[in-house]
Amino acid sequence: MKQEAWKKVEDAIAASKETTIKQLFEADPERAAKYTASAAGWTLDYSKNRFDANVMKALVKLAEASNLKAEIERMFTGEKINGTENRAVLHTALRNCDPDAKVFVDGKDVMPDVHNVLDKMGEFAQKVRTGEHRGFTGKRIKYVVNIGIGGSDLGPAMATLALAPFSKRSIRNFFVSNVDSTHLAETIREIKADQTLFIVASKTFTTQETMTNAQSARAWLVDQLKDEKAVASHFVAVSTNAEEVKKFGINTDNMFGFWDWVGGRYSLPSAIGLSLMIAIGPANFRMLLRGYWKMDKHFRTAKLDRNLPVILALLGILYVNGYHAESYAVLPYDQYLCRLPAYLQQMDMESNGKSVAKDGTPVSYATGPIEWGEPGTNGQHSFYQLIHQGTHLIPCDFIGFCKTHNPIGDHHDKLMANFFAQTEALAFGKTADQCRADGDPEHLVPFKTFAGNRPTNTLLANELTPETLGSLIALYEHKIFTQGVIWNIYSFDQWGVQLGKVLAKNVLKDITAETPSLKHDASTNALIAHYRKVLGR
Ligand code: G6Q
Repeated sequence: MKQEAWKKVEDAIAASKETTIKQLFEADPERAAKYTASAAGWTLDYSKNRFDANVMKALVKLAEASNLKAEIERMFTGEKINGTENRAVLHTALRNCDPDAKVFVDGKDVMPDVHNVLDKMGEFAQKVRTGEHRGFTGKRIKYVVNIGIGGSDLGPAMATLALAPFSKRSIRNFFVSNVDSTHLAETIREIKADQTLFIVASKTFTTQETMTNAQSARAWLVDQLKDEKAVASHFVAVSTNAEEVKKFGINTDNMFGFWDWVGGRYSLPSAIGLSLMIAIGPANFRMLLRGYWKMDKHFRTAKLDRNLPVILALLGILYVNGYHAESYAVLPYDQYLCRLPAYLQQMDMESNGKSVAKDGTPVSYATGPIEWGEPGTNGQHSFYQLIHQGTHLIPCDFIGFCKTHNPIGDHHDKLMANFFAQTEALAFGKTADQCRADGDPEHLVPFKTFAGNRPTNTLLANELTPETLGSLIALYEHKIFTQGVIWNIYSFDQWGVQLGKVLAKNVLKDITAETPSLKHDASTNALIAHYRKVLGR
């Protein structure tokens, strides 16, 4: 992080630290209007935060000092900004809706390949949706099971739930990710082999969990349909690894490709979105891409102090580095977005959960925060207590929509009343005098007082649609990118995930071997020995 620019932020924070959000509003009747900005179908009200004009100015200067504008261009133009893997980072090319766009990687324009895969996905999705693509025995596909994990699961799983109102309800979608056999077994109980399409989604096609689930699903299907040849009609692959796809027995005509410049957690708009496209149809999938693209263009061109992803990023840095907040909550007030917090958790924590700067030296400041959340209003009856009155500072993003897809009675007004009321209470609290005026007995006043001054962002769109979902995802992607630039860390590798993949393989040998070598630490050796003993090995 640029220390000189950060020092100025610290000075500005120190000068304004004692001023509460309430006082900031009292001092400036224009505050709400001043700190509300819109882009790509979303309005962000960030006025209920702990900053004054000087803090914001210093934060924007920090972004400038970090060469943010130049770094954004480097990403969009295909420079190899993923330094430890020597890769370009071009998820923005996947949703570039400009028909004349050219984006080069190693001198090659990647856009024709992007369009070809999208067209191929569209044709196939239509065939499944219309019944032209049938199962081995001639039946229509009624169940689509995506087998993948991490970036090859969370995006399509989240978005398929989010966009259920746009989906073909006669096809049911399932997502199997966990290597725990229960996940596959419970899915199999819900489906019929002759009406099921399995999509094996794996960038590498070597991930242990996914390949184990895929092999077991394949064995089940062959057992059910009594013919190896059935695999061709019931399995397709989404991968960058044609060799391994072939080895698995999937015809590479039924493989949908993507490229090493698409990171797993950024891959929803690639072929990894095939299960989603089958659910909502190619036209809606294109609208999702359009939403992403609108936010991409905003991020690339808007001034930093009016730039939604940049504002969210700077406020995040204010709390992580200025106020030492360790986490933040994402609180979607829409049941369809119930998996959004989990999806963003991977995006944020896998990207910015790093402690080494780009030059390989340890960072001397905090980086990626812990992200968590649940849909409102459920969270209100659970962890909001701590956010309101606990000792931890938890900045929150409230996400809501003016219209519902399911207008029943006054549900939506009540939902939104909670949505607005919570940010109001968090910011402005309740004083001891207000408690007394409400008739609270004196001995309860300390307990019923709310200090307020709890920061929130409010993100509001008219309606949850493929387009607003796309722009919302891009908003967070670019927020995380911006923070990575300012923290000077590599946001697009994930060595911690790779470590897990290797470690489990070593332990598996010891669990299954006739004579285990047990060369681990004493605790791990004992645990493995205990497990073997229970299983009689
Ligand atoms: C995402 C990560 C990770 C990855 C999974 C699955 O950015 O790299 O979550 O998506 O490990 O990997 P495969 O797609 O290769 O199976």
